[in-house]
Amino acid sequence: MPFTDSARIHVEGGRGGDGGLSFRREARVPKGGPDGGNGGRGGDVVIIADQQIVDLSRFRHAVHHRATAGANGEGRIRHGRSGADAEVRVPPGTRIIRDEVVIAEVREPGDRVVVARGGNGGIGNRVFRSSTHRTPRETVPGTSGEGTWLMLELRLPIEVAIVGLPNSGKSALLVALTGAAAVVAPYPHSTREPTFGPLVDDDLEIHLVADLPGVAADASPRPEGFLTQCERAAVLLHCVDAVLEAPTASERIAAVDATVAEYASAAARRIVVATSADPAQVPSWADYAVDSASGGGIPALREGVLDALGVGRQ
Ligand SMILES: Nc1nc2c(ncn2[C@@H]2O[C@H](COP(=O)(O)OP(=O)(O)OP(=O)(O)O)[C@@H](O)[C@H]2O)c(=O)[nH]1
Ligand SMILES: [Mg+2]
Repeated sequence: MPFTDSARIHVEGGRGGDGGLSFRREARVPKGGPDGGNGGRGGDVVIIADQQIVDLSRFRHAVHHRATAGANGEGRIRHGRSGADAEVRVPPGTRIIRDEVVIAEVREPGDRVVVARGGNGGIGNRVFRSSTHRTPRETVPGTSGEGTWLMLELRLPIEVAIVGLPNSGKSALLVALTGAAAVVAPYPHSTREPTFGPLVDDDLEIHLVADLPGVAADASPRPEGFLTQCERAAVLLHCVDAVLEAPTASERIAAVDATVAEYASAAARRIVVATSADPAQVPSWADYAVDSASGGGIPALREGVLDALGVGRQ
């Protein structure tokens, strides 16, 4: 299934169980006292960050999430059992939005948020007994669980985002820099969804690098683009094909920058990489020059990226 970074789901807490209506029955006691137990609470719907889950595609077909109802109270003061919670597992980095307001975010694996509370359990007739009211027939029913529509939006913990025009060498750079298995092809829009690779620093810490498709040839974002994912990146690697002559590199850079600026953090470090270039000759408009096919210039770029991330290298 294609990579999916947003989803709309409906969540509903379980109904509370009803209070029981019952009277004790015993031999030789014609009218025993009231003994209806209370209803159990309905279960909650809980959103949990789970590292095993990579995107939100599972929610295309799993829209409704409902917790179990509480059980009704019964005779002999048996209280109803509480309903089980419904656990909705999402990738770490998922934002939860209700009515266009971000109400929570689960960032770290194991983070959990209750998004729909179960209803309260009802009250059994035993509670209503008193010296003047020996055969109460009153009970209180359980209440409904909360129900609501939510938007889920995944923001991947990308540290380095590779951006640029179609066919500018983004995927080839991802492969050269991280060894990821990405599709590299001599035509535009060969990459249709974000592709990831690990950049390992000298302390063996992994930094997530993503090749983000989504800028059209005129540098406007494509509607199905994933540029929103560059929001968390600390470093933007802007690929510019050094072989292409027109439009000029500066024109192409300005066009992509204008588009990316709508999505990226203002604090992100921007590094312009001339691709298909001679690593020994960094053009005036670029910070680095690489030939991803031969690996030329890649070690220097790797150091520059690790420096920009402020992480360990000897
Ligand atoms: N020799 C050489 N070829 C490169 C380099 N970078 C990219 N190419 C070639 O240029 C073509 C496009 O590269 P891709 O990495 O697929 O470009 P892209 O930006 O990912 O393209 P889309 O995913 O379609 O937007 C491929 O044929 C690559 O082999 C490079 O540094 N050196
Ligand atoms: Mg590509």
